[in-house]
Amino acid sequence: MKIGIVCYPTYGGSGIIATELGMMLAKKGHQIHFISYSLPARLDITLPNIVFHQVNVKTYPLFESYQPYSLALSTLMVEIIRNHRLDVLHVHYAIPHAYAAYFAKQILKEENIDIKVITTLHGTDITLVGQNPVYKSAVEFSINQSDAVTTVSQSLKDDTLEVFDIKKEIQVIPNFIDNNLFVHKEGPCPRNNFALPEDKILIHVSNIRKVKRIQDVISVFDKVQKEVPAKLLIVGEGPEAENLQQQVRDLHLEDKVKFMGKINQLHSILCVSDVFLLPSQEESFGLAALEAMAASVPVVSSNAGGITEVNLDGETGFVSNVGDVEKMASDVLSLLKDPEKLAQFKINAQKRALEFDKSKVIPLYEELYQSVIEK
Ligand code: GMT
Repeated sequence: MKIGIVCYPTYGGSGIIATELGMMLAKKGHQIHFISYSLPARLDITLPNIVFHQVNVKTYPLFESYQPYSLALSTLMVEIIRNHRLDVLHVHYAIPHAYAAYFAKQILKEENIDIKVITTLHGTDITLVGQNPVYKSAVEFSINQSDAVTTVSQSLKDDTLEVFDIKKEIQVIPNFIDNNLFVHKEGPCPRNNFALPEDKILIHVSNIRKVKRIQDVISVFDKVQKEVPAKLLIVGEGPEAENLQQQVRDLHLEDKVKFMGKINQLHSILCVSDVFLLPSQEESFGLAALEAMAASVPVVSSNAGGITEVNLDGETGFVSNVGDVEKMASDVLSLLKDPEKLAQFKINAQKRALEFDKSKVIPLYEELYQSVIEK
């Protein structure tokens, strides 16, 4: 099949899922056309069957700070679908991708081209941004105008049906990973690069935004390091970094907390870690937690959104109410102080991650594409 994939190119989970999906479909022989405003962070453009199309917005003084990105995106969608005769257009993250796809579909209808549009909802397009009155009507309309709608968790499906008047059937297709990428193969993990032999290593990975509650990551670590020698690695870049660095200084933890920035070879840093922290306020799935589990790292998280569909409380880690840093710290210590328990949770985490392997999930998208095309 000839498939268009629209996504954000950034390090966020929705862009990662869209990119990995496209690359895996290309390896299976499908022709994949990526559409975004810049090259997606994880896209290997040298792979066969992959073409990247960049959305260019032509600026004009009248527009000032407002750039008609959706207009440029719809136009590019139309040209790619028309020129390459795409079978299906799969947009990731409703805003503004589903809206732009609707207009592309209407334009092509005038040329008797019926492009099928699939919208995958990823999280904050529903739970934070989408339900804002500034966007809500257009988001609801563009979801209902899609030929098929998926969400990355049951929790997000429930949230979507609660907030919006959705007339379409919503299919849950969970996020996925290539478990092979997270199994450390090159010899012993380089723990000595990050910590002393007696140190335990806690880690958090995200795009460092308020919704992730990383202040809780630091508060939990502060409580833990008072009882066991430990280091904290914070991976990723985002708007909250400066505030978090100030919190670390206020707690006099500068020599125990390392801000790592963006890292592509995530498995090598996960490999040295003992516990992954994800205390998010909202989290439709928590792809970063799944990646940690695939690297045999147990997860201590909040119970926000779909995290509990990934992280099994008392089995692959622990789950607490949002903001309950006391319990999160206690749960981390119950693992760090009991090597046998930690070893078992590591085994459980990796086993759970296999449930979300690409081999189980990619076929679900292929079946969806085929069913939509045949309608
Ligand atoms: O977090 C966002 O703003 C959107 C998105 C992203 O691109 O990072 O994250 C969402 O999509 C991911 C992939 O489906 C999910 O794993 C994340 O849980 C979800 N983020 C939230 O719901 C906060």
